[in-house]
Amino acid sequence: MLYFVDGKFTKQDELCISIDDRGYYFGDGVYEVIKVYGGELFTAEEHFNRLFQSALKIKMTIPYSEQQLMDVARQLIDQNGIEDGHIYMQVTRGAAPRQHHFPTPAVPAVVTAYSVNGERPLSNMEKGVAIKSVADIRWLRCDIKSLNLLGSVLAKEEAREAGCTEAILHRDGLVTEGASTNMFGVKNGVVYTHPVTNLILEGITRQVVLGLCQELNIPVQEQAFTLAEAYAMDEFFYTSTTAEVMPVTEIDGRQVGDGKRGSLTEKLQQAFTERIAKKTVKNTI
Ligand code: PSZ
Repeated sequence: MLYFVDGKFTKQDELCISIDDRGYYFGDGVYEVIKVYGGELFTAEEHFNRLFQSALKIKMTIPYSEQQLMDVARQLIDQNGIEDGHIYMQVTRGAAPRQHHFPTPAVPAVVTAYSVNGERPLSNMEKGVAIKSVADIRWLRCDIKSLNLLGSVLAKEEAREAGCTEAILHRDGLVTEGASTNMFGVKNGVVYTHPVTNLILEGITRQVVLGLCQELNIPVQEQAFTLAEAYAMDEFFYTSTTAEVMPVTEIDGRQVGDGKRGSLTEKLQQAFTERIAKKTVKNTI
């Protein structure tokens, strides 16, 4: 497997990262995970746009163009022979002696990227999964896809220890999103999800799914709901780049709806699969 580190493609045993990298000290950087289907990037333009937006929000300059980073991703796919899987790419504020404020003089940002082989989670997509509620103790800029992930790490571990695949995060009982997913409930044919604010990451999969709802004439309310309302939804699902549209059949040990994947959820999964087939040629939604 080839890795991309700071301008060069290298093998794992030859790659070198500075101990002074600010990603290592402070989590001072941003990242993206981009899905690969049939050797092609899915919604790549949206992911690279978000990477540059995240960098802008933390006042960091990426020393490459979106096109150059897209080429890096494509080369990783080709060189490593990735058919289905994903690309991980991160950019940190560079390497400099440890001081909290930005380095002066500025140092170039460090880009690293690698590819991973992975199948779609088809079995869980059919069966559904269980999730656990965890208080959302993250910071107030969850709109930035930052490398600071302790809040998500602790939430995900708590969920795993309870035998769940994901944590459903809430602030004072209002559901925000998952540890690494966006949360959706369906009640009386209407899809509910948290609006785009500083409290959630605007997921690319979320955007694709909301677009599909529009095409399928499924009404959507981008409106926060409570944990109690979540328990009482007819259907529930979460979305992410790797989880796609994942049915939730149990929240905090309570059965959701009839305990099986919901029909509207299944319809969205089918539409999502068709979208993959249509759009894995190069970039846009
Ligand atoms: O492989 C994995 O577990 C992945 S790949 C991407 C994610 C997880 N999560 C992205 C994410 C997130 O970190 C938070 C806090 N909210 C929502 C999402 C979903 O974003 P998209 O749809 O862009 O992947």
